[in-house]
Amino acid sequence: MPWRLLRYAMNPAHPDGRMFSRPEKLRNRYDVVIIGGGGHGLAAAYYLAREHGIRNVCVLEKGYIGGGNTGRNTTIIRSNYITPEGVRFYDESVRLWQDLSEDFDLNLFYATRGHYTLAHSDSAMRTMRLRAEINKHYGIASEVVDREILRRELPMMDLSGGGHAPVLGALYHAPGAIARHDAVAWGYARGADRRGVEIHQQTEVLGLAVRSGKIHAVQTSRGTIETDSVLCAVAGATPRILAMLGLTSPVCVHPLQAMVSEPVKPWLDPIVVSGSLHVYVSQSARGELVLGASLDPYELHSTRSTLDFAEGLSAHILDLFPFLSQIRIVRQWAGMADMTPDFSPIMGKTPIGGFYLDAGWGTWGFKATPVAGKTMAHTIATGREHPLAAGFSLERFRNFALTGEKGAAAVGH
Ligand code: FAD
Ligand code: PYC
Repeated sequence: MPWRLLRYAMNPAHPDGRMFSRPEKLRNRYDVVIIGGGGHGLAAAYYLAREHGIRNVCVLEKGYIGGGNTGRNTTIIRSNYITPEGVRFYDESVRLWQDLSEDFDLNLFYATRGHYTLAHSDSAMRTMRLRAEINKHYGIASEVVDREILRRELPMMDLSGGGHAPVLGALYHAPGAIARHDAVAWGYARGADRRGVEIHQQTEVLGLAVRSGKIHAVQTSRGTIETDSVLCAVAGATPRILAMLGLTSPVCVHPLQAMVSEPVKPWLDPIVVSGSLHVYVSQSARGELVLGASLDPYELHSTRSTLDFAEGLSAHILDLFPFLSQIRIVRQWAGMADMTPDFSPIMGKTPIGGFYLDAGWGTWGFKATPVAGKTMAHTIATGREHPLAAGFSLERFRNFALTGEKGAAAVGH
């Protein structure tokens, strides 16, 4: 019997307090109301309080914090994007990630592993070269590597791609990293809570009231709140919240599934992605293989998983790593990805005064959590769009000024 552990657990003066407090009542009014207790909503609350001194803020979460896509994603962090706007934005996020564990005094298990995007055709090699050049231009460590290098660095990979999808080369991105996703939500929540932000779980937003073109009140499952500023950061629920205001956006919601294997001894340090084979894999600190593929090919507001997905992904992972055939899959799940036509997010002001949007994060928003929180907090606090988010306005769809990132999406579509 581990007596010391038992004594520690039973000690009424248990040294560890709760991660964040649970306020019993909603106030009648807040300066800022944030809808969605995922990484993005919590990060915005944290930076509003920390960098702008705006503390009369509440985060409303219909379930539990991190229970949406934040706790369902495969935690890949990288900045090897293809547009200047994307590269600069995600690069700043990678920079912020480096200090986050220290900022929070909480280990996020941030691990720089390196990231390979495999190319199986001449045209894919061309795209990799383009991305490498754009990345290097902005000081980002990306380079095209050939089969010889891949054979040396990934000796366990079958370069014939199961005989039907030979690997010709890859884009190698040294800063590619993974982290512990739930801890990111807890870290932002604790940091925000300590600065006076209220986090209300089990509190659903049911309606929004507008007066003279400006946001005025938020109706929740626990009563109505008055406010002049609302940030909507609800990922797959974005169309539902926008409908409350009669607003539309080009966001379509598709399920994105993933699964993990039983833990095995460490054998895979980098992250390996093949958009053409619809497979990506990394190995977590616990030894599990974290596996994903492409979006479900139809719009659906659901987090159900399918056998189809597990079978297809298993077949493709065996094309690259045939020795995994005996490994067991232990969990499978899905999130609701809020996809935009150009694979870039929607951030900033909307036609309703005081109503801000942080959406369209689709399959790529986990890595952006710190920079999205910081730039959204700036916009809300100053009333000015942050220069880093200039390419991501809702307006761009009206002006045909898209920020096309499909060529840099890790997930096949
Ligand atoms: P969420 O974490 O979904 O938070 C939104 C919250 O809003 C939810 O908790 C929800 O309950 C709440 N909410 C909704 N409606 C209401 C309401 N009416 N009232 C109150 N609360 C409400 N991105 C990467 O960068 N790298 C990856 O490797 C990666 N892999 C992914 C793998 C999968 C399987 C999935 C599904 C996504 C992946 N993503 C990845 C994308 C990433 O997870 C998301 O873009 C990101 O987590 C979005 O964060 P968020 O805070 O905006 O949304
Ligand atoms: O954006 O790198 C990414 C990613 C990988 C898997 C899902 N999204």
